[in-house]
Parts: sequence; structure tokens; C-alpha cells
Amino acid sequence: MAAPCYLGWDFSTQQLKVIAIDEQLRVIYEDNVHFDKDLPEFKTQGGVYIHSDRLTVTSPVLMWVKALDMILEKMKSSGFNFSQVRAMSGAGQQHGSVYWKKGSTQILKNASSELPLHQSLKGCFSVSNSPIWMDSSTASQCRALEKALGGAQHLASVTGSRAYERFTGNQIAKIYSQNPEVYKQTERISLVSSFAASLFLGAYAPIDYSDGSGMNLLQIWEKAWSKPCLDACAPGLEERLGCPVPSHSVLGPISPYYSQRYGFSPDCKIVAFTGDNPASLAGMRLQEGDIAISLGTSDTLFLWIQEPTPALEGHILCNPVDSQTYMALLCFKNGSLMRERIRDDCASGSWDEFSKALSSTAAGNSGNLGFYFDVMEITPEAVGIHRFNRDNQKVSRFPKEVEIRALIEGQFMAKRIHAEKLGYKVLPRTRILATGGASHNKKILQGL
Ligand code: XUL
Repeated sequence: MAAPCYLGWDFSTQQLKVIAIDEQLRVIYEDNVHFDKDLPEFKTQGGVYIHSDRLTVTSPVLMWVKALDMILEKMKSSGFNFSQVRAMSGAGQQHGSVYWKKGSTQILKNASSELPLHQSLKGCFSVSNSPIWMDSSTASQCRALEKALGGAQHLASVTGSRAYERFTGNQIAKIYSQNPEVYKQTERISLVSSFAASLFLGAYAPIDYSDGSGMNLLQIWEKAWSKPCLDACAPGLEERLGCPVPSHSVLGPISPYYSQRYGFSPDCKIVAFTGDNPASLAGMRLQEGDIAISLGTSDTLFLWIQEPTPALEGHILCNPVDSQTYMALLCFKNGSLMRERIRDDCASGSWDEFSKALSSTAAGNSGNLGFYFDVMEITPEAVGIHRFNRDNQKVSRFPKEVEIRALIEGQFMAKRIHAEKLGYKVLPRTRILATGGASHNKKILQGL
């Protein structure tokens, strides 16, 4: 019999990734499908559509399904032995939502193994472009939710966060208010994570506590939906969300579709999927006192926390590993895209040149400081490029090397200051763990 292995999926903004590990946690297979490059028919940029108002950001839900078909075919043609997979779980970009049309549960359950999944599911979604975490078009819904809950701080005390535009409750409220008919036709609303788990389960997968904490709807202490929040967003929401479950719940066996089409064992277990940041906390085996930084499309910083104090900045989520504890999360939208822009403008598009500029300037950047927000930032809510010289005077430009160091130092100082505001103390024994694309760049890591 083939040696057992386990699959991990990542439905992220720009690509779908898969890894297989053996029982010693060694990676034995890795693959990815890049949305822009491998699925050009959807015409996304960075996996998304930025709409003309510059605030609405969506991704086509069928692109995610087609990416799954494609990656499974790639695995099959490279000879991957699906029958050895004992269990799988995965992560999804947080906050994004998927709207299943009435009757889709039957189609999901009975999908024909003769067809790729995207063909069977093409009529299943009442909203074909799913709102995602980069969206910031729900300011009015946010204000209404905070008002209904007696203020921003009270909403934060209940759900772990004040109202944020990308948080799913506000996105659902927008869809309901703009298009009540579409909402009416929707029988189930999934997060990207629970949507992905549903594809494998052949049934609607529940939302897990951790990713569910990014919706402005879940009471993080009781781990149950908040009725006042649900009522403030849309009618009949509870039945469309299903019951939330611990992030490590075993949901059931894989759907027969995968055994018939790819040769998975019918006993292969599907474990609840969660958000990408909670999944990183679990995967990095974070311990109390550690701080983790993920340098991806967005930069995020997260910590394991026992006794959180939800505030007006940052988020408190249920901990995916231990349901009794919590994780603090700070999200910075101007992460890699901003670094790439400055690399292109100041280092001829080369990371080598970018790193050299960092080496040629001293820590502290001779007092020069910058804030770089090409798009409206989440933490803090600010936009634009702001440069200050050693005399604290606003200046309009820096020499190229100074610009590069100002960007990196500014990004990392902001992370520390905002973490300290959430009650975090950086101690001499603090371990800083870095993950995500830009964590490969040693010079950037020295900025930490
Ligand atoms: C976290 C957030 C992003 C997405 C990126 O709150 O919005 O980090 O999870 O995939």
C-alpha cells in the first residue's frame, strides 16, 4: 500500500496552490495555478477585478472552480497517486464571500465525474463576481452596523473588530440592499475557505470559528452568530450561514466525484478549511510571545493571545488551534504591491538592486522617514505618499536609496507601533517569524 499523505490547499488572491506532505511532514508534491497567467479567459489582474469606482474589488467565482479542475488535472498527469491521500484541509483569502443559488446543494452532491467541476457548477452562483478582501466599497453599511450595535467599540467587543469594509457582514448587507432579488435567490453564503471545502465535500461546508471572526457577525467569546449583527445586515441570514464549527473539525469524507474521477480513497477526510492568516498561525506553530509577519499581497502581522482586548484598530480572531484562546491580526493593504512599485521606480525592477540600496544606507535612514500608501490603507486609514526629512519637514522626493530604505523602515515601524497599541510588548526573547513571498529577501528581513 502507498505511504499515506495529506493535502493542503491555498485559495489565495493571485493563485491556487497545493502541497502534499508525508507523515514526517516532508513536502512530497507542490503545484500551483496562477489565475492571470493560467486562466487568461477571466481577464483578472492579480487575480481580481478592480471596478471603475476603484473601491469595489471582486474575483470571478468560477475561476476558482476552474483553477481546481486544472490543478487536479496537472497532478493526475504528473502521476500523483491520489489514493494515498488520507485527509486534506486548506486555507482561503479571508473575508471574501460566495453566494450559492437555491438548489445548488443537489448539483454539488450529484456532480458527474465525466465533467470538470466548473461545467457542472456554472449555474450555481447567484453572484458571479465574489467580493473579496481588497474591497472597500461598504462604508455606509459599516456605519449602519456600528450604529445598530451601539458604537464601534461595542461592535469590536462583541465580534473582535469594529466594522471594516472588507468584512463579510458588510459585504452581504451591500448585496442585500443593492439587489434584494439576488439575495432572495441565495440559499447559502460561504467564505472562500468554506466554499473551497464545500467543493471537496460535495455539500455545504460550515464556516470555522477563526475565519468566521472576520465577518463582523460572530460573537468571538460565545462562538455563535450575533443576532443583532445578523439582523443589521440582512434578513434570514442565520439560515444562509449555517452553524460555525471549530477550525480543526473533521467534516466528513470526500465526495464520490473525486474517487471516481481521480482515484481518491472514499475514506479521505475533509477537515474544515480556514482563513489564510489563521492557517499561517497554525502552520508556523506559533507560540505565545512570538510574532509572525506574513509578507504577501497584503502584509499581515499576527500573534497568539490569551486575554485579548478588542480595540478600534486591528482584529481579534478565534485561535484556529485552540478554541479557548485568540489571535490578534493587523492587516496592511500596501504590502508587496507597494514594494514592487518602489522596486520598479527606484531599482529598475530588480530585487538585487533593491537589496543593494538597502545595504548602502544605514539603519535609521539618517532621520528620513516615509509612509507609502498607493491605495487606501487599512491600518491606519490613510492614503498617499508622505515623506519627512531629519528636521521633520515634509519633502516631495528622496534619493532612490533613501526612498527604498524609507519604505522598508516605515512599513516595519508601523507594524511594531500598531502591535504595541494592541497591548503587545516586544521583548529581547521575542521571535519574529516571517512568511510569504517577500520573506525570501534577506535584506528586507534585516529591516525587521
Ligand atoms: C486579512 C486580510 C488579508 C487576506 C489576504 O484580514 O484581509 O490578509 O486574508 O488573503
